[in-house]
Amino acid sequence: MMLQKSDNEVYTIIQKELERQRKVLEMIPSENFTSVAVIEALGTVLTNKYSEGYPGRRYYGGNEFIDDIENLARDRAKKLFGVEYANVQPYSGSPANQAVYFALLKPGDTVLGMDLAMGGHLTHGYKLNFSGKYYHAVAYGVDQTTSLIDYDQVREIALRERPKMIIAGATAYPRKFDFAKFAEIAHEVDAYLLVDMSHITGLIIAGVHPSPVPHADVIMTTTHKTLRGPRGAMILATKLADRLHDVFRPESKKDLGGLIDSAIIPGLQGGPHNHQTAAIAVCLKEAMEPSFIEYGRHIQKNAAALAEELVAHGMTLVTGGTDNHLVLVDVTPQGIPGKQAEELLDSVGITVNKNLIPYDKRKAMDPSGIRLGTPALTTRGFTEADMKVVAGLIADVVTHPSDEAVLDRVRSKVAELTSAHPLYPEL
Ligand code: DSN
Repeated sequence: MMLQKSDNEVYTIIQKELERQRKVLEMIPSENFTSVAVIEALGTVLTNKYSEGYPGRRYYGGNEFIDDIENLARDRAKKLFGVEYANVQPYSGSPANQAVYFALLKPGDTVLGMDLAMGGHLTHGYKLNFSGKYYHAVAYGVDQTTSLIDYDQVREIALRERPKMIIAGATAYPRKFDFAKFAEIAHEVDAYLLVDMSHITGLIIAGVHPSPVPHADVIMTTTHKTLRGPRGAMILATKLADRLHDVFRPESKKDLGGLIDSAIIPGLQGGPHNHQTAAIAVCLKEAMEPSFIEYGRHIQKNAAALAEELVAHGMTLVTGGTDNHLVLVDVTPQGIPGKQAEELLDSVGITVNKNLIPYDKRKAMDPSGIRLGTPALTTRGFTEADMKVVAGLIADVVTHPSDEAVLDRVRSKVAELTSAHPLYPEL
């Protein structure tokens, strides 16, 4: 109400975005809809406060309640994931990964991560990213025939390159990670294992993807993907990493948590975004509820239903299906590139993103694939039966890109589905 009066221009744009979110089938696998409680926590006076430092040791006065918020968020994170250490201050996923590098490595050290073109992330060693510019980044990929991670190849590269850190995690890998295997390799070469579980955190909480906790030294997750919180990130650490302390940091008296704390502040960041911390605390409480376990399971079941039906409609899926929340579709057989598929689907109200597929012959801005996910639609209450309908719509659009009658029919069906599952009725 206040915003509408004081700045109608901004208010109107926000309302338009709300309407857009309500009207489309949101299928970008890294997006989700937070609860209204999370949104409420974000829009609070906590944004006014400076609080460089950590609870009990701040560079500014007046932080008694900010300390309470940050302690609550950290304690909830530690309890939820069963870890000894949590830092909830990273502004988002990329800065969080940067902090892990800064804490554990020196510039020029070797890191081994998944190739961006095979499903990895910019911060896992991409040549134009800080991780590829300031560190010696080497990459593992997926097998050319199965599109699955080839753990023998990962081990071979690790033995050859002797990385100081191995990164397990992806943005476009539709199958499970074998974190135990990654740990075995990391231990063999005395490397830290960083698991970037951002995409699959909600599935891990729900028990439909194995947890990295018994295997990883450090774990990073964003908080806005399957965890369904505000934009933000957390770094978690286990005692495991202490095994490498004498190898890499004989001079440091700090444990791994201490190193990460210092990397965040004073290393990389200034004042934490306390409204974001409060919203993270809220989403962690939600993730401790039994209903969240149901939600995580449902994301995976919906993705399986989506994949199965896409295949039934003749679509080609990388790895042939999915074990998690996303599917990667190769649209080459349909005769259209990924960019056109994304735009076509956008034009009928289905939001996806174009994506490289492994060994893609095309470029990232116009690749051969599209990436679809079920976290957001599952939050809206979409069922497996709904996902089968959605799969049929997607297949219809990409196989009849110029048939206006088909596109119109899909538009009506999208309207029907989104009305049947209202989003944010309270807003
Ligand atoms: N941008 C995210 C994604 O879409 O997967 C990763 O950070």
